[in-house]
Amino acid sequence: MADRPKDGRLIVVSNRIPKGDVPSGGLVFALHEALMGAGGLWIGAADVTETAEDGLTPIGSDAYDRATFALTEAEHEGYYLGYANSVLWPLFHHRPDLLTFAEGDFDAYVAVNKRVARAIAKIAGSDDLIWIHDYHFLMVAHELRALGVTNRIGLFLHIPFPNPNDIMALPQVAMLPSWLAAHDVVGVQTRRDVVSVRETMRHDPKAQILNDGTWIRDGRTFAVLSFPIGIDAEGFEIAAREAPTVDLQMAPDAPLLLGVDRLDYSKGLVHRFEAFDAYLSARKPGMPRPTFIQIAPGSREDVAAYKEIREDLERAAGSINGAHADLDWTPIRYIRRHVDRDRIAGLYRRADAALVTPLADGMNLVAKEFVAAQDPDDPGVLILSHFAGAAEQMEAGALLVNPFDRASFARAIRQAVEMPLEERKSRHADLRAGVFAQDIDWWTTNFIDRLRAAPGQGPNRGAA
Ligand code: ADQ
Repeated sequence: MADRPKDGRLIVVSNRIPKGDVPSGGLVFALHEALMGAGGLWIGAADVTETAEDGLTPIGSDAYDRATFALTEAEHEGYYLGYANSVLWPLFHHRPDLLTFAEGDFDAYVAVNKRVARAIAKIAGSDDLIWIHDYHFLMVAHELRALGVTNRIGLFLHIPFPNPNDIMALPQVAMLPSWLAAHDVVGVQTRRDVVSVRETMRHDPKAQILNDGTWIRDGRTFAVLSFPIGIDAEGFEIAAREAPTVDLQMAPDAPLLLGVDRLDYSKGLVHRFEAFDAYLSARKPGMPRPTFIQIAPGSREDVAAYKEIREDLERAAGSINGAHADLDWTPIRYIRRHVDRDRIAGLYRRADAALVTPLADGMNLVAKEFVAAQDPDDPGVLILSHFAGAAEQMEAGALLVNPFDRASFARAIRQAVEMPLEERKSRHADLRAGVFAQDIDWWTTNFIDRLRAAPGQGPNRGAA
């Protein structure tokens, strides 16, 4: 085990944990960097285990330690595919219509959250900071308090927080305020999310808001704040500059539009294809023929809603290409294969516009990566949905669109493709300044500093 620093270790909990080398870039890399600085322990889920035993299995040690908690096949189904990804994910992305409650899923979620809490309670030193990530572990802090743990505990929610109407569809809605209140700091991506958390807490008769915006419940105070996540902007810029060139087999003057997403119904891919279709239909003869590359490898394919979105998208791409393609031109190239980060960085730089148009998204890092990857002397245009968390920081430089409004979305595509160089440069300069100033180091440092500064308080045993 690594040595314990004097001012307390950092204990990070996230569902996904690198089992071998840490991939460069992305959130995983940021957490690795934070742990390299603070020293500590990173806990994540094991690849399915035989039995549900307590305790942690060490999987590597460096300047900090890494360890996994057990997760059986049944728990993977109930906790991960079930409660986390078929209940919390759709609900927090404003899709209560996609909720599927299966018998036993919540029990599996509780069992896994309790196991993680017991493991942390056993090893946490009194000065350690505990930083929990995302919707997979909403109950861990509450369980830790019940076990008598008084450490500072932070939660960062990477996805949006639901509005008060949607949250009513959660059978465990009455428990949510006590889960949240067990933390010292609850971090969300945007100011809009802070308002949504506030609305949920307001319905809780036991919670009271103080003048400075912090909450008091069960004798403990906690703060709800926005910490918009950033990227390794410098690293991405270098990766884009040095990326291998790919022969895209396009006419030199043909505009390239690009979408890069995990295949997910929250990303608005069908709406995006339909807007591109509307843009193609409105094109005048003789104008350059654009190519739209959409990279969207499948994810969570064991969940029914994900199979459906894949089929919808294939149908939409086929029908749009059928209507507009020619012998030497395929308007949409829909790529389901995984594409390496370096090649993606190169494609960002080559693209004339990025279509980042989710229907709901915590932040959306693709928007920021695209900006970091541009050549400042000839930058591409960011088309960004109002519903991406990133819109709060990027509204001045991006073309903001409502992905549900096909006609105006199509006009934005045209505006991007035809935008004069001077306007592109000035919009990009604005975006670039923000992406580089509020990068991933800024985010990690801000969160950890805020958590460290939280006033210490008791365990609040047995709070309901
Ligand atoms: P995600 O939903 O995964 O993350 P996003 O932030 O867009 O969404 O992407 C995460 C990373 O995956 C990016 O670095 C991106 O480059 C990469 N990526 C996406 N599609 C890819 C593809 N097709 N091929 C290769 N790489 C791809 C969740 C929340 C987001 C939030 C992040 C971080 O849903 O809203 O921004 O966490 O907090």
